[in-house]
Parts: sequence; structure tokens; C-alpha cells
Amino acid sequence: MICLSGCASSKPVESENATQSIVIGFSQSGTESSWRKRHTESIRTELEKEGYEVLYRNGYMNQDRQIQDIRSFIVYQVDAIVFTPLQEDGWEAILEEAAQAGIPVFVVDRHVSVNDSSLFLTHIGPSFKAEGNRAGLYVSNYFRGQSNTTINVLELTGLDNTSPTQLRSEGFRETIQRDLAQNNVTIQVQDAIGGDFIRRKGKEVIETYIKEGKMASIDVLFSHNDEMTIGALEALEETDIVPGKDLIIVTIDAQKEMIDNLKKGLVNCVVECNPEAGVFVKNAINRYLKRGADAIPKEIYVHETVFSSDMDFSQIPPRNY
Ligand code: GYE
Repeated sequence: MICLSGCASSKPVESENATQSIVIGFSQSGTESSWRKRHTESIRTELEKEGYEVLYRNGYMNQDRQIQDIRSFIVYQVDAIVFTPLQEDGWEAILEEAAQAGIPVFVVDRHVSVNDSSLFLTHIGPSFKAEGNRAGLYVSNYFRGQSNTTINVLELTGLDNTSPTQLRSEGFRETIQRDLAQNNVTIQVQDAIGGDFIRRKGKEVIETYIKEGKMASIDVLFSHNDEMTIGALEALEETDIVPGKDLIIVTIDAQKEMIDNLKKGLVNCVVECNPEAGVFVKNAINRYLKRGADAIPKEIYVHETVFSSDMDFSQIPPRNY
């Protein structure tokens, strides 16, 4: 019998030993960074190891494409949807379609902004605010003890309308402002420029900033991801500014390439953003299938740390992204 989409019998039976017949639709937002590629791999391999069938689609940083991908999962009647929202807004309608079809949605990495939070089961990802706090803390510790100084920060921000960009900014500002009250050092964000989390874009905007003659007054570069930082380092090669010395650099993700740069002294602090979401996603899906939606917390954080120039580099665990 040929059973096209929409046929109820194509839906796998959820019994304890039938994980092979469970189908998970996984919609990834893009391929813009090594971090993102590792995030994709981590989720796919953990789910496949568990015996789940994974339908994988990549939206290549196009929200309409991602919406179509999710719709195709709904038509296929998958058992669960895992997805990284490219941006925060614009998901309400497709999530309602998933809810009507009775398909649970596991949001990973970035957050969605929806009025009705029952439209997704859980969010599994990093604490972006804590990452921003850690970056801010490094900067305020670095300049502690200096008095009556003003430290100018250039913030290189990620893609607009995304939670990592908003929360990293918020966390960073919160920490440097709190410190302001305790010390005589004023740390201020002089400018914030957008690089969309993309290396080439990071390079372009920093090049422009240099050409405009604004870089000379900057003491700290706070970059929302390593790819943009690599772009910024390339742009700085054309100047006589020595990165890591004349310009203190704090970056987020901890890709292998950036840990190598930390060891070379080209950057000062690398805040880890953990892409290894796979195990957390697998556990949440297993738990949901065994015990139902009530057994799943609304927010599941992955653990993360921070690496800086003053640490023993041999303590840095090997990176696989
Ligand atoms: O920091 C960046 C990626 O959403 C947390 O997106 C993620 C960010 C990550 O491209 O490298």
C-alpha cells in the first residue's frame, strides 16, 4: 500500500523498544561558523546513535526556507521537531501548525519570541547572558586598580534580532556598569557595530572602522563570536595596532583556531559557548517519550567555561570545533 503524507498509519508507534521507528525532524539555521557545524554534528550524531531516524535540513540563514523545512516535517508527521531559530521573531504561525499536528518542538541554541510559550516544549542551549557577563568580568578585572581612567570598548555584535546578540550585549553591559560603581575606572561601550556572526562581514566592518580613524581611541574589542574576531584580526594586520597588547580582545565561542590565537597572545580572553548540545537534546527527547511533556523543564542549559591569557593553557580541553 502506498501511504502518502498525512496518512495516520505512517506515524511510528511510541513503544519502549521502538526507537528505530521514531523520526526526528532537525532544522538547522545555517553553516556560518565552525561552532555551528559542530552544533549540527553533535545533535545529528547523538540522535542517530540512539537509533532515531533524523530528517535533517539546513536553512542557510534564510528564515522562509527554515519555515518550509519545518512544514515538510509536519507533513511527514515526524515524532518531534528540533530546530535552531535563525532569529527570534516570526515563528508563531509555523509553531501553531506543529502544535495542531500534536508534534512537540525542542528549540535549540537561539530563542524564539512567541506570545504563547506552550508552542514549544523546551529550549536547550547556552546562557548567553552569562557569556556576556564573563566577557565583561574579564575586562573589568583586567583594568582593576587603574584609577581615573576611561576604557573605550568597541562591541562587534552578532546577527540582529537574535538572543545571543541581545543577551551577550546585556550581560556585558551589566557587568561593566556594576563595576563602574566600585572603581574609579569607567568602562564604556564607545560603539557597537554589526557583523552578523560572519567572518567576512566582521573583517569589512572593522576595516571601515579603521578607515574612519576611530580605532585609535579603542582599548578593548568585545566580539560576539570567533568568526568575526578572525575577520577583525585580518583587518588589524593592515595597521600597526598590536592585537592582544595595544588592543585587548575578548571573543566568544572558543573554536580551536581561537584557542590557538589565545596561546599566541593575539587575543586575551575566550569565553566558551558550548556547541555540544546533542546529549542534552537526546536526553530530553528520551525523557519526553517515556514520561511526557510535564517531565521536561522549560529551559535546559549546557555547561560552559572561560579561557584567558593568564591561565595554564595545558588545562584547556581539546576542541573539536
Ligand atoms: O556564537 C556563533 C554562531 O547562536 C550561539 O551563532 C550561536 C552563535 C555562535 O554562528 O558562532
